[in-house]
Amino acid sequence: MGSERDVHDTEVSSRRRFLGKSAALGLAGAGVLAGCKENGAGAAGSSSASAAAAKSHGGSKAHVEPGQLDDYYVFSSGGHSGEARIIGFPSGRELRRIPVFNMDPMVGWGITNESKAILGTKADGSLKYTTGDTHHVHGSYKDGTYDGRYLWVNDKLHSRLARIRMDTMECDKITELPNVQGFHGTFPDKCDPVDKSINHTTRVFCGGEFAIPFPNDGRDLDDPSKWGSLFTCVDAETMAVRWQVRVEGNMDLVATSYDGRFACSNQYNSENAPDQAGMMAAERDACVFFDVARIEAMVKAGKFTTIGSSKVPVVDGRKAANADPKTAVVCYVPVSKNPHGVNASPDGKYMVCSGKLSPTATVIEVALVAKWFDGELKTERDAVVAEPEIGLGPLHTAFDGKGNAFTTLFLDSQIVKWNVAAAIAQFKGDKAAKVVLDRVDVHYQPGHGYTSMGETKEADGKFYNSGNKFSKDRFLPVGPLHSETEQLIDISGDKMVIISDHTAYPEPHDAIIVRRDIVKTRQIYNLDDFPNKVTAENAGITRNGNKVHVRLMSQAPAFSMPVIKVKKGDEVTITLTNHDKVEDLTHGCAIPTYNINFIVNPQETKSVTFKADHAGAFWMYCTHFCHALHLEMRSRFLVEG
Ligand code: K7E
Ligand code: CUA
Ligand code: CA
Repeated sequence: MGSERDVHDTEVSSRRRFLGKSAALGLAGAGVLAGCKENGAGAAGSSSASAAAAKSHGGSKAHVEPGQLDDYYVFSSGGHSGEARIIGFPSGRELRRIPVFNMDPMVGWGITNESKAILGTKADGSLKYTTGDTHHVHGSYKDGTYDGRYLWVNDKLHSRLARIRMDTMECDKITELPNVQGFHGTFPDKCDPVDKSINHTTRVFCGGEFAIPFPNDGRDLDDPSKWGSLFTCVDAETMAVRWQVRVEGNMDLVATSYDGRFACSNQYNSENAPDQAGMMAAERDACVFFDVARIEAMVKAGKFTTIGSSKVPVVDGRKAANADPKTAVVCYVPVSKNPHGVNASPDGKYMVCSGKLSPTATVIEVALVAKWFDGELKTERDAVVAEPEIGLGPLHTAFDGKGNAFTTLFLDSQIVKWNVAAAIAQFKGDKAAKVVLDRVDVHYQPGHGYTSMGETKEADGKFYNSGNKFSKDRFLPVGPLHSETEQLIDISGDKMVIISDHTAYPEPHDAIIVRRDIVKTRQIYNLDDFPNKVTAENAGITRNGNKVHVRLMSQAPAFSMPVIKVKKGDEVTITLTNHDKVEDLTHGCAIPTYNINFIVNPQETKSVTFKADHAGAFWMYCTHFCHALHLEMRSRFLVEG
């Protein structure tokens, strides 16, 4: 085994040398940042290395027998598909997609009145936005672990935060953040900073990546020095924006401390530059810590401004206003150049920022940051307790709950396993400390990696998933657009072992792996959940001028009305309640040439409104296979000329 590993290590180090040279020639070169070309060699090396390593791994299996259930749910973002997804682990089977910022005719998201009300409409009733870009999904907490109530997911494109109810796995609220562009990282809090009896999520924090004019109404277009970014806090229950903090530079990803005191975010553009060269000018950027209680005290005391027409209080978190630690609301801890990712260790002690342009990870001790705010730490940098060299292009870090960290190396196409305590010892001067424990090649260029329950104090150290950005030769070719690879890694033993690949539709970023006993979903809805429900008492057609309301029921295999007649020019609302009570018995409702297409689940009510602007006979039919007479489940929708 040793010799195979040696061969592998030689390949890795020659690749590193190649990249090192390129880096010296100019890091901004697209070749380096877009992923290295030598992965073919790395892949060949890894298969033998993995086979050898298999002897010493913990033995977790990816195979799930037919008819058997997975042990974990994975809740994943869908990138610029605008959706969120549910996957079963360890099988990698995709269980469901959750439309959020996109439109989805399968469920009728963006088509029904109810979903349009959540998505937001313009004055004419059409959707304000039909696209989105989801990156990060995180769950609500209680006692430092998931409580199975909510998921939150960001929209980087239109700066929106969405909430998903975990009992129905549907989006129930969306909030657009004022004066923010490029809302990237998000994370719920785990505890109240003041009242420790509130030991569950009540706030969600949102990073703002792109600087914009304040307000962004056409002013200051040629003077980016006046632009800025905001860090935002949203109320977890009402989804209203509570407050914002004006920051130095930009806010990228977000993490929260287990004690509720801090939210933090990595900043890669401390230079506040509008161009790429400028964003890479400084040797160090920062991991920014927000003292939540102090910010809220300032808001309460009226020490804030507002921007444009937004009424949200904005507190000044820039350096000049936060020079005295004892009154500061923000602490900028210097970390290596252009960091990416910030992740909280499950023991609650550390935040780890990845170097991205630096081959290091920076470990910050949360208690030392608290000391800085108390005026007892000399400099912000003194909160850094380790900065090990781990490999090229580190992006995101996950944890096994046993003191080890796993970081994605985008440029090396590897996952590196390193020990946090050893890194701290090394930083203190222990030359014998063995920091890096293992490396495994992944295929290819990983972005996020995440562990089973790894974002909670119940991190179980069983599985790690590598979300790779390029699949190249891993799957059957399907045209110029490739599938992406997700690789499941057994991390239960000393050596990491890749145990399966699965595909992903582009492009997931972050995800969480949640134990299945935490998730409790409903099997059918309750008729009374819907104030507009249709029952035998109110079913039928009512007319008010040219407004026609069709109240319809479905029960396999028929709609309650075989014929629906309206007049050309009418504004038609169809409200449909599914009276089937059987689990999984969903019906669809589609009307040709009218662009109507949605489903109703058991005991659910949905509605659509549209103008009957062309005459004719149209078969309103059921789209969702429900019964032996599913094809016969159709009614005549007649529009008189
Ligand atoms: Cu690294 Cu948007 Cu989390 Cu993608 S971000 S990978
Ligand atoms: Cu009802 Cu198909
Ligand atoms: Ca920078």
